[in-house]
Order: sequence, then structure tokens, then C-alpha cells
Amino acid sequence: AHSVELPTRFNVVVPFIDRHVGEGRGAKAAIRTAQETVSYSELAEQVNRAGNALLASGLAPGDRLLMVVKDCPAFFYLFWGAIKAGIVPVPPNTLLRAPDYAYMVEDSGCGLVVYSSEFTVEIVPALKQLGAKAPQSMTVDTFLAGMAKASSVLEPRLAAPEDDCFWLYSSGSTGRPKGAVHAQRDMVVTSELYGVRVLGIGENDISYSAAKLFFAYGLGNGMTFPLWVGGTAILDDRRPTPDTTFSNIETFKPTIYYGVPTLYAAQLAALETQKRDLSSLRACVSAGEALPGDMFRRWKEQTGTIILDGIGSTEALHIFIGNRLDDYRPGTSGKPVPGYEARILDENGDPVAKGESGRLWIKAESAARYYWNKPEKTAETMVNGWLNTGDTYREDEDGYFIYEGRSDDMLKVGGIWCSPVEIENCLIGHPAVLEAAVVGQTDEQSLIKPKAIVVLKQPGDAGAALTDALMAHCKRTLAPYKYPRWIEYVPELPKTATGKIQRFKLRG
Ligand code: 3UK
Repeated sequence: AHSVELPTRFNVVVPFIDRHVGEGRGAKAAIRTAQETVSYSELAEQVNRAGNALLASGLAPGDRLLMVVKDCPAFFYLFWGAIKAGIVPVPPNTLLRAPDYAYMVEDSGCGLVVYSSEFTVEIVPALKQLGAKAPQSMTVDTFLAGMAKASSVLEPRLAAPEDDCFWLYSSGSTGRPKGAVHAQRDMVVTSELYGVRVLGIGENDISYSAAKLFFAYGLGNGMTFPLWVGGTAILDDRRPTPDTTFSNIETFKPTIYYGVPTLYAAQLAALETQKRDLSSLRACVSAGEALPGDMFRRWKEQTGTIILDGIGSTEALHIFIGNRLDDYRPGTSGKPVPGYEARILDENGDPVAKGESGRLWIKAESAARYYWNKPEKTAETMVNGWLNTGDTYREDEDGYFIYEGRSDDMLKVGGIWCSPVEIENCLIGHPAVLEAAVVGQTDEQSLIKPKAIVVLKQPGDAGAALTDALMAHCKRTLAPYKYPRWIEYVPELPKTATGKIQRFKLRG
């Protein structure tokens, strides 16, 4: 009863999009933005044109398309157009920098890069860096112009449920991002097990995700869940703030809103001085990092709606342990989503006694089957059908799962991965810095942000001016959310006998 039945050969575009036209939803809005509304029949047609344009560009089934695209209808056209033609779309985080994209282009071996013109400043240097190895590339506007001339009819390329469908890149604590390869079945499983069976999403729901589509969380919230049930998705390409999110809720009247704790904290602060109309919402969801219990209570007080915290991952595709509308406990991640299994294991791989903490492993029908080109990482993370989450958890006496931290040094900042090593390397690139260590520290909202502990070449340089300069250097070089919010100067860093920084000694 918990698993999801699929035909032996199919193409996921049919149940997610084409089906709705045949079932009388052709005129219904699939997507709404401030600029346009796209109906299901227009979407189905644009997806066909996109698939034909991708094939015409020389991509063949199995080839990768790197799509660095903001939240807009063209994201849907490219993603589903590729899948319908058997091409594998890879939508990375759009906040990254040229070296990250150069790596992904090379690692994925993609045959084409399509990017929103806003990202030209990072994509063009990335491709330049690759020289003769760079694949063809074009902006979304150029692609759309080509699409307009392509045929609006496309036969879906059939595949098995286990066949590769799309990838999502996930960052690690050391080393480069890993491409998690997802199969055709995976979006069906998350939409059904979490979207339909936990959230009760249906065709009358209007979904609005502040988390962007490039994030596995946003991809489910803002695209696959609404399409699976013939509902409507609201898209906004701007950086989400309390103002943009509240005004979108007032304008489009969504029934489900999806955010991350950092944004809920900013929204709660804004609600202290202004009244906003959030009465259209029947449910709110939070993921990406743990939602403090106090924020749950304040949101309920201010809005009358509860926030369902749930933990998901890029590898699992969406939420696998979550609170439910009729079964929740603030300050916990909730209980395993029916259809997913969770185990907390000790360092020998044996289950811990109930109430003890250990490493969380999950069994997920929606799990990526492997990382592209990374057999060792695959073997560490995906073992006999179980996924190592890298998180430490404990189960309380009533079966609610409580997050206790990461087992590596990785930080979640605003719900997005942040590697301390990457920030340290950036700081060391500044001429005043000798050594640096980065750890997570909680801010006044109890949410984790990066803090840097720095050893200077000239200790006398320490001061507010240098702190500003180092923060500016990080903001310029790294994805903007990764800069250290605090910088402390010390004469030396704690190290192991082999010279490894002991970050645990610096956490405060
Ligand atoms: C952490 C949480 C505590 C945890 C994601 C929902 O975040 C998502 O995917 P990522 O691959 O990161 C996964 C890691 O993030 N985490 C996520 N949610 C929570 N920790 N409480 C939470 N509620 O360390 C996990 O291993 O970026 C979230 C849906 C899809 C996703 N990809």
C-alpha cells in the first residue's frame, strides 16, 4: 500500500503534464507568475517545442543538458522537454560562481548549457576557462526564440522506471559537488508519498515555494507536486524576502507555502511590525535545516497556521521524515513518511537503543542510485539500498525524530549547503590571512551561520576595517550566502598531531 505502482515502460512527462490535457484541464493554469499564466495545454505544447529544439541542437537521448535557469516557465519547458526527448536535464544552484560551473560542465560532460541572461557573468567565464573543451551554450532567450520555430508535436521517448532521468548536484565537505543521478520513478514517488499522502495535495491546491526550483526541495514543492495533481504553481524569480513572499501570498492566494527556517525567521520579524493577509494558506512546510520549536510557536500565534518541518535531501529527492497536519511535534523532524524506512545506527552499524543518538540511514524508493563519476562516494553513501544521510538523530519515546547535527563539518546556511573548507580556502586567498578555520555558530534566531577564526600574517592588522574587507572578499569570491557573519582573530588554531584543524574545539 505504501509503494507506488508504475508501468514497465513510460515517460514521466505523460502523467505529470500531457495527461491533464486529455483529462479536461487543458485550460487550467499550470504556472502563474507576475508576468504570465501558462495553461496545461500551453505547457504541453511548449515542452514539445523545447524537446524538439534540444534534439535539433544536436543533443541525443542520454546526453546531459546543464540548465542554469531562474524560476520561470522556461525552467519547466527545458526540464520536461529534455526528459520527453530522453535527454537528461541537470539544473544546478544558480547562486554559484564561475569555477563551480566550469567543474559541473566538465564533470557532467554536458552537450549544451542553457542559462538565464542574469547568470552570463558567471557562465561565460566558466566556459572560457574550459577553452576548446567547452560545449555549445546559449541564453534562455535565444533558446526560446529557437523553440518558437520548432514543432509542437513530440513522441515521448519511453524508458523503464529505473532509467536515468535527471541529476542534481550536491556539495560535500571536501572535494567537488557530486551529481546525484535520479531515475524516472523518483519524482513520481516523492509526489505521491509526500505530496499526496502527507500534504494531501490536490488539483485545487496552489503551491508557492520560496525555495527555488534548482533545490530538490523547491523542485518538488514548486514543480513536480502541483503538476502531479493538476494544480497550479506560483513562480517568482526574485530573491525571496518577507516583502516579496508576503505580497506573492496576498496576490496569488496559494494554499500551501514552502519556506526555509532562515526566511521564516525574517518573516516573523517583519510580522512584528506589519499585518499581512496569509489567510489563503492551509499548510506551511519547512526544510533544509531544523526549524526551532520556538519559531513554530510564534508562527502559529501570528498566522494561525502550523509549519510542518521535514528532513529531505538531494539524494532522497524530497522529505522522508516529516511532521503531518494531524501528527506533529514542534522542535522535531516528525516521523518517517509512510513508504520510507529510517534507522538510527551506532558506529558498528547496529541499531541504537530507542532514545540513543546515532547515524540516520534511510531506505527510499525515490533515492538516487549513484553519483556520477564518483564510485567511492557512491559506495560510502548508498549501501544495499540504504542511504547514509550523514546526520545524527535520536528518536523520542513517541517515535518523533530529533535532529542532533551533522556527522561531518558541513553547515546548512539558509537551507543551502556550505562547506567550511571552501570558505577557509577563500579566506586564505586574501593577502592578510595566514590560516583560517570556519565553524557554525547560532545567530539570535538559533539558526546556524558561518563564523571564521583567523590567524593573520601581521597580528596588528586585526580590526573592523580588515573584518569588512575579508567579508567583502568572501562575498565577491563565493556564492553570496557563504560569507562568514563573524570573524574572530587568534594567534594560532588548535590542530591534531598531523596538522588537521580541530574545528570541534572552535565551535561555540
Ligand atoms: C539537512 C535538515 C534538520 C540534513 C532537502 C527537503 O535540504 C535538502 O537537501 P540537501 O541535499 O541537504 C540535506 C541535508 O540538509 N536538513 C534538511 N532538512 C532538514 N536538517 N531538519 C530538517 N528539516 O543535514 C540533510 O542531510 O540540500 C530538503 C527536500 C528536499 C531536499 N533536497
